[in-house]
Amino acid sequence: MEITGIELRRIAMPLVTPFRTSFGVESTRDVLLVRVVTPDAEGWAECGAMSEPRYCSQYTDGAQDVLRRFLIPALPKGSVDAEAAGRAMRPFTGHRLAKSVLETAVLDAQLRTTGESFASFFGADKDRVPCGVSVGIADSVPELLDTVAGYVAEGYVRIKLKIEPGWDVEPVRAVRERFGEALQLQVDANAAYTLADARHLARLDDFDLQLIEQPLSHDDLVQHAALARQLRTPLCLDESIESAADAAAAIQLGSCRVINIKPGRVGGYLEARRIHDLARAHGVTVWCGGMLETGIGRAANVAFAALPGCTLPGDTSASDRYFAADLTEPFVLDDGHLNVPTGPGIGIDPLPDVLEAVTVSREWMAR
Ligand code: OSB
Ligand code: MG
Repeated sequence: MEITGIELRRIAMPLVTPFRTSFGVESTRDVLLVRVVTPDAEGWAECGAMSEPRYCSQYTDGAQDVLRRFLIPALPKGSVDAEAAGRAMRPFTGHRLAKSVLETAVLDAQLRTTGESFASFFGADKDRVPCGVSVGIADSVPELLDTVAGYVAEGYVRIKLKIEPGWDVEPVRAVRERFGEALQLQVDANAAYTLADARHLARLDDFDLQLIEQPLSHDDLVQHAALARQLRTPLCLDESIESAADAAAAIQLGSCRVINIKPGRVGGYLEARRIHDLARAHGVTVWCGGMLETGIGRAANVAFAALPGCTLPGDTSASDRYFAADLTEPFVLDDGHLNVPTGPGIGIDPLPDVLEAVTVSREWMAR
């Protein structure tokens, strides 16, 4: 497959409600899209980076810069596929969200050319996936209970509460008491605690949580292993796992029993699938996370969530949890599930009118 040019397009997508985590508040999703053009097909992908380097060290302007200066120029001339694109970017360190969006757009173009869906290419074994929802930090417990009640009524099969010091045991207790023991409930701290908080975090053991996601810093694999020994609730890592090598280290150290796989965070779907396979071989549970994606990023994640090792519901929520008008035909929850796209590549396209309306800038790089 020959690439004739690549477009970098920035869009601004207002969120239906601001999303508050321990690292900040997001009101508008500042998204970088990549479109890979070939004679036979166009491939689309969405970068997970956010405006500011808070969730991780990457940010949208930085991702666009490294793509423009280094990653796109490094692609081999002549025939390219996703594997070759990934290999060509390997000499550059870090910048996995940027590498992922380019590799994924190449993969989309490649699979649209051959007519295969992402789900089939990954080896998915489901045609619909159960969905959870990630619930931001609220101003008060009553407000949180209203929000969670709305999501439960919509059919979400699992609730994830964002927590931070000062917003943890009480909101978790309130949600567990109000919605009962049957609710699948988990929490995500986005690295807001230290090992000195171990005894406090152990209080969460009372609430039968499915897992505690990323309580400690991204580079605290050893500390997570120490914390895991002091808790009954399984630990899940998100920010700490940037590669299959990280996953192998975490598993060997006993830092986690669960991994939230965000294909963008680990540099793309090919590496994500290696982590899935490795974890599965070691009896470690995985599930597909999210980064407040539009329909373009969501489509690929929903396909990944359909892999056999993804045995917990993902943060793959319906379009209306994020946006009043999604960039694609909306993903709609049906009995707590989303259908896995079946068309070639990611199986969905941006809606031209919406795309134009939300576009902030575009940059064309001819090859
Ligand atoms: O930590 O999982 C996270 C969103 C942005 C950045 C980090 C995280 C999240 C979420 C929401 O929890 C996941 C989603 O609904 O896309
Ligand atoms: Mg997380």
